[in-house]
Amino acid sequence: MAIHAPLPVVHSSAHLAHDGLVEVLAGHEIPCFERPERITEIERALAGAGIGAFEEPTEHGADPILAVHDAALVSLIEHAWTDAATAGANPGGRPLIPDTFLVAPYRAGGYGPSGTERANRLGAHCLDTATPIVAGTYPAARAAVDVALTAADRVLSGAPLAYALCRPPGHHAAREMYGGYCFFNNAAIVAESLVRRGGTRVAILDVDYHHGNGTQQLFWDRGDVLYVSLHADPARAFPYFSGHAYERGSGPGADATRNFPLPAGTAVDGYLAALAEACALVEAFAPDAPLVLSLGFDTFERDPIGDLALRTEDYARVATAVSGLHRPTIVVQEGGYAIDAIGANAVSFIGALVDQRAVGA
Ligand code: OKP
Ligand code: ZN
Repeated sequence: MAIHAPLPVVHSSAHLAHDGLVEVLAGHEIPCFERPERITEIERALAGAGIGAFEEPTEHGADPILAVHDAALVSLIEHAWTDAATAGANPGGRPLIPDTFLVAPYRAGGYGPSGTERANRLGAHCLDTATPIVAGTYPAARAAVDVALTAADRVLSGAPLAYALCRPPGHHAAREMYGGYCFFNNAAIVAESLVRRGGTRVAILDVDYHHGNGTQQLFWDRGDVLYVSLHADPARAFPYFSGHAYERGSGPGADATRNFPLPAGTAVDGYLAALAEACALVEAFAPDAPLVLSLGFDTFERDPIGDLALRTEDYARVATAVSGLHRPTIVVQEGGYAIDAIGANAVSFIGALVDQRAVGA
């Protein structure tokens, strides 16, 4: 039996302080689905299964983030909490959730965030009421980017596979917008860094339950980054306004965006059929850089915010299909909210990836 280097699993405890949160769903304040246990459960399960060599991220600074996001968004996320506290705008230290949004019809008048106090500016950059900001949010979001970029470094220096335990997730974050539990787009930042390190064709495959509207928007008119996503049909599922099959990019990016909206109740056979088409598109694109995989476990049959029907054992088959691309792969954690199953689902998926490749457990 060949001896293989262990799978790098990059993680950071900084995400733990992005906590204590509520989200507003259908007018109700409820505990966040996006909570620290998501990652601690994955860590526990991987360790229990003897999978992965855990390592801390290295600091990559702000530049890779600013290569993807507007500086106004980055500084807003950085300062929103302390600004609100200083202004006395946050009595009781409640999580910050905007109440007034700069929606497109408002902006159409030529109005905008400039001149608005930073604490009141969140609504100019925020998608929804599910993405609260607390004191630990910015450090957590920065660490998640470092986690993803460190995993990318490992793959660029020869590891066939690395797993980035990112939290908060990233794929809903666009150039100047946060939301959908996401602040900085970890996968997009990795993809852009691969381009800047010489990649001319970088592919992102997104198997989270939700459409990655942020990733799609960031690369919409670019031909050098392919974005292929399988997700719940936006006709019924968040983020509602993107992810239709007819959205395929524009200009040099025409056909470099491809969406596979799935019906409710889609189980493994239907899922694998769509995934085979998605993988064929990646293959045809002939990437010359590692594959970026946005991985969500909210496709699970008992996910509290999903309605697809994958079972724990199915994730091994999904992973095997991805392995069939025979590409070095940077796995970036996105969603997955069934806390009691997320560890087993990760072991099923990552264990199968490890089995298919020249990496040890
Ligand atoms: C983040 B990721 C539905 C509200 C949905 C936000 C979900 C964000 C998912 N009415 N709330 O893609 O797993
Ligand atoms: Zn999701």
